[in-house]
Amino acid sequence: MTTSRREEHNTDHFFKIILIGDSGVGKSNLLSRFCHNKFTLEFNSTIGVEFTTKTLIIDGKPIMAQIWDTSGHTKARPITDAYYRGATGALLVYDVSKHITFINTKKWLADLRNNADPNVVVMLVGNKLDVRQSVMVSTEVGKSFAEKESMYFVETSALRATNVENAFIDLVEKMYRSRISRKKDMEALETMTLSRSVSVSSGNNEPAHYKLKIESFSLLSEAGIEIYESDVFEASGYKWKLEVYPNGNEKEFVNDHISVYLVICDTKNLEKDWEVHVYFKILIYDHIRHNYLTIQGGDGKRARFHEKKTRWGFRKLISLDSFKEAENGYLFNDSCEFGAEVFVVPKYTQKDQCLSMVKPPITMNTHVWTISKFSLLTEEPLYSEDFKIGKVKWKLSLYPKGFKTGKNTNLSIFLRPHDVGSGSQSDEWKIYAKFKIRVKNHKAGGAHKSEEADHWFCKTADGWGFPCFMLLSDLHDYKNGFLSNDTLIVEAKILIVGILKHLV
Ligand SMILES: Nc1nc2c(ncn2[C@@H]2O[C@H](COP(=O)(O)OP(=O)(O)OP(=O)(O)O)[C@@H](O)[C@H]2O)c(=O)[nH]1
Ligand SMILES: [Mg+2]
Repeated sequence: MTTSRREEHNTDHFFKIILIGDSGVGKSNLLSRFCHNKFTLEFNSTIGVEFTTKTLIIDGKPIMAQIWDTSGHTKARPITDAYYRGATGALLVYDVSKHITFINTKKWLADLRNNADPNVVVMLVGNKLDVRQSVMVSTEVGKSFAEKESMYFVETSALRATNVENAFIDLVEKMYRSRISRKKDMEALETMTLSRSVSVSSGNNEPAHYKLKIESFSLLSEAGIEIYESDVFEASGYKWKLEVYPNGNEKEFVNDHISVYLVICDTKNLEKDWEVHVYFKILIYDHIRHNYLTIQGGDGKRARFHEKKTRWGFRKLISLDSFKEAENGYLFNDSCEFGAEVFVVPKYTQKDQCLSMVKPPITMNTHVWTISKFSLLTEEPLYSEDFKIGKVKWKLSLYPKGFKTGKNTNLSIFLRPHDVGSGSQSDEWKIYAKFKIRVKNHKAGGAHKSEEADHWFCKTADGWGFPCFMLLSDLHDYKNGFLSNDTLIVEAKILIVGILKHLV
């Protein structure tokens, strides 16, 4: 059976190791000694890139080490991204009898840290230990440099086969242990901060902020595309994008789930030491039942985005088995749709706030406001009676001759909640709602005029809506059918997505 390169890389027991260091330090001989127990006195500088694979047994498990070798000649060095890419271990070799090769390890190390995996494990190797009489770099000097730079250290002789096996085996063992412990950390982190709570919301609750449709999902994953980045979208006043790993994020050891992350973008324009606290949800569309599977961080915890943490998400959003199961309806004709909702919340301390994310009802609730004798109205605002949606009381305001940017040209309509039903009027609150305002057309089959928006309403701020809802000339042209018998009918549909109460 043949396994693809990708599958090999996916296993917990595959490691890519690279040999680096100046030309002539003995990299190729260390490798041939380890893999074939061979040594060549003659110096044949390596041309191109070669790799050898060797299976080792660690903790009773077969571990496959793929060891890459190339020339250390700076000019001839065909070191490309491909050489470093995916390497999680490196043997950084110098010649104990040539001081300059030790000095140069600094440059090699910088190059490695810039290009290889951030968790790369490095073993500093002082080779040609057999040339004792001309040792230029003492064990102490090598060792202390290794300690300073968080590297492991060994001295070897490829000629005498001293410590060669140890150097490779120790490195692989360290890499293996580091991978296991990071995997454990990652799992702990997942349960700590990214525990998922899953709910299914039905009906027409489209994602409030962003929809990402992926066509030909299978091509994407078969082509080995590791990561798919969405366009940048705006939500709650910030710029965001989604990162979708169709086969899971390998760096976080996932290969049987889809991983999805929310990334904050354009942070350069934010104030120094910026911090953005959000609650976010990822949604997956079910094409059969026309609803969304909603996945959100559990325990009501919010994600804190800042300079050093610009990405939060779910390394295991949904298992590939469940995602691909036809009955589930997520993948339909090989296309799928993800959604995102991002709610930015103020930086209150965790203690004094309580966010209750209201489960959205199946349809938006609608309030109808009938205004008769419209032509008698002046430029003064007109207010609707209070109407209740959920526990919240709302009011509409209408400026018959326009307000703000719509003054004298447009009909302006605004919406404002003024009681969240929490008892005490002194409580602070914020409400996140999606709403749609419609002026009905009286003519049979005539098109209604509507506008929609989503907004965080606060107790202390004005309402939110549309100063330029529609041109007064269109409204008053009786042929258009919006005014009949001098009556205007305004409908407000409101969907409360979340309520944030600041309990004092
Ligand atoms: N005395 C001694 N000579 C060694 C040892 N290891 C390698 N050599 C010699 O050093 C020379 C260079 O060895 P290579 O293994 O080809 O060096 P390299 O680091 O692969 O060089 P490039 O491929 O050019 O980067 C050869 O002549 C080897 O015989 C060692 O442990 N002791
Ligand atoms: Mg070589």
